[in-house]
Amino acid sequence: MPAIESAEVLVTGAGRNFVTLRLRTSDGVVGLGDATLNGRELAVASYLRDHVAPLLVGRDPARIEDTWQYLYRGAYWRRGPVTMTAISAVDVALWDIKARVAGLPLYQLLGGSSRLGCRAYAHASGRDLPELFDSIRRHLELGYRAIRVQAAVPGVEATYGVAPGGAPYEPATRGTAPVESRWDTGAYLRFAPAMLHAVREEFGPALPLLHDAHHRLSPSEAASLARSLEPVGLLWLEDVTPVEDQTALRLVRSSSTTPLAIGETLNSIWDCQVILAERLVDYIRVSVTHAGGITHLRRIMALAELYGVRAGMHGATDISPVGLAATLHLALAIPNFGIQEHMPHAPATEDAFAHAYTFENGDLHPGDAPGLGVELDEVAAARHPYAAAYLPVNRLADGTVHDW
Ligand code: GCO
Ligand code: MG
Repeated sequence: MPAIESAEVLVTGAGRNFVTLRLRTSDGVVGLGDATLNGRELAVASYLRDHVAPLLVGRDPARIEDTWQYLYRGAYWRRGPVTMTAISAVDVALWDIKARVAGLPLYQLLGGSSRLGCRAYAHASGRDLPELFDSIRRHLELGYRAIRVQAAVPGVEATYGVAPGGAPYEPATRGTAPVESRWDTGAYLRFAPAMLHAVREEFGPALPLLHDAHHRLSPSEAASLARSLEPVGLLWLEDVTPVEDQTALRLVRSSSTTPLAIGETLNSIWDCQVILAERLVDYIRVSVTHAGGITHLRRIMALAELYGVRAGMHGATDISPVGLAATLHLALAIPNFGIQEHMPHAPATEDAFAHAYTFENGDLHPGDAPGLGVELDEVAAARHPYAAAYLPVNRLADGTVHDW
């Protein structure tokens, strides 16, 4: 019986910071897992190096479910982003190994493809409406058929989701402390509906549009925004309220028919149990990287399917190419796929992670290479060392810390 021979944790700053777990078996098969937790990368690296790698060596790589349960129940301390990102990385690396041993792309082990490709949405943004319209046009020219729309709120410096002058958007900034931004909910609520109505007017009724409120509203503010956006016909309105308060969505849901999405920061099935069972959203955004890997995400998606909720999985740049590949294999296979977020990675990231997944005509496809279809080029990765980077901290005008 082959055994796991080594478990290495590789930290790189190729394009941005990424943590990758590399498992190697006694018969020479290598599997990769994404362990990147934006702004808290080294905590997961230590969890894996200090507490998980020693337990993996000697184990049977084929026993994926048993290893998942061993790490989850066996730690006593359950859930939470650090633990679940670490377990995800192990789980994905083991699925990669299993599929490579079988000589099949991972999606074949998950039931085979249910669709031709996974429809992706792009991020368009602008510091004003003309810049936003240009950004939408550029993404349509690239082939995207669904667009997330964010624009600078007049009077609010550094609005969430707005790229600096056409450059790709990346919320984490390098440095020893987070950048602090200021937030004004009133200004946002006065501006956002007009901005989204203007986009709908300019681009016509058929283009699927999405918008992210990034956890900043109270239930009544969120309900009134969702209601005012009904004529825009969004594909989804994302993260209207802080996500840990699952029942906050009840008021929003009962007040409006605007489709809702939530879940990129959730990390277990228990965190979305109420949201799913009460059908409080239309799309659930948990990621393979942060919510327990393929093994656990499959369960969440099966529960979601029961309640008519579709997958709209997180795909920001802090999901590494390894994490994105894992997401795409699952997305291709499950019956209740909805749409996949896509923020292309920086050239240095592409150099460090060669991948079989492709983007064509607005769709992502995981490709047909065995396993995940991702190879890590250690030399290219080592050219860019890790440097501390943080997500912003958000404050109100009077200095109170607010949700970012
Ligand atoms: C999204 C997200 C991201 C997050 C980022 C944090 O919808 O893609 O909101 O932009 O802010 O992934 O790490
Ligand atoms: Mg989001």
